[in-house]
Amino acid sequence: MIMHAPSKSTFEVRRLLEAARQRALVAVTPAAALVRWSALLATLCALWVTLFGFGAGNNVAFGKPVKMSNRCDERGEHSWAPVHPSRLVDGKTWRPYDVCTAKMIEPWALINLKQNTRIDTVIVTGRRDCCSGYQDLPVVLELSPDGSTFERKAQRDLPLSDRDPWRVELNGAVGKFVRVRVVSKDPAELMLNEVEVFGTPMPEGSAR
Ligand SMILES: [Ca+2]
Repeated sequence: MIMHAPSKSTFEVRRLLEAARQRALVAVTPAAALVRWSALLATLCALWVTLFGFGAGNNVAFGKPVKMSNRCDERGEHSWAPVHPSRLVDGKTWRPYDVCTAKMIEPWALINLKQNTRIDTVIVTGRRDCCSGYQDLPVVLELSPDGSTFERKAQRDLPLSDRDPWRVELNGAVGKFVRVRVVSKDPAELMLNEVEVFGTPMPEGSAR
């Protein structure tokens, strides 16, 4: 069998193809790297939001002192995560629940905003594990200027969960303390993930 050596034109075609391939690699590699880094960045951002939340934003309740009528055990029933009143205002809603009371008549959770605040919106996020609406309804939202006298601003008769938070529009109502309270006549448990308060703190001594 006679083997023919590649012609000069064949070498030229191969050279041109190789040059084109190299140019394509140069063009594609940065794009591919950009896609990979973007995907990695998106994953890290999602992980950050999951673990640490969005942060305060203009949520004036973020990190403020929280009191509760009483407290359940350090690790609530059916929850793998420890609970603590401070977690009601930590910006996170991914645990089964972050605060819980023991069963009692009219359990409550109170947030001290530390100064009078013109409040636009309050978002109350319920538990995400199960059982929202079980022994915790109806629930009311109250404001107070001093932590002792309260004015009821809204009532919720339907279950609230992490997927169906309770959003209350207060249209600039003024309060220093925000309280969430179950008003059932029967013993109840208050189990929540988060309370966010969006509004504008007022200067000390300013009129309502
Ligand atoms: Ca929380």
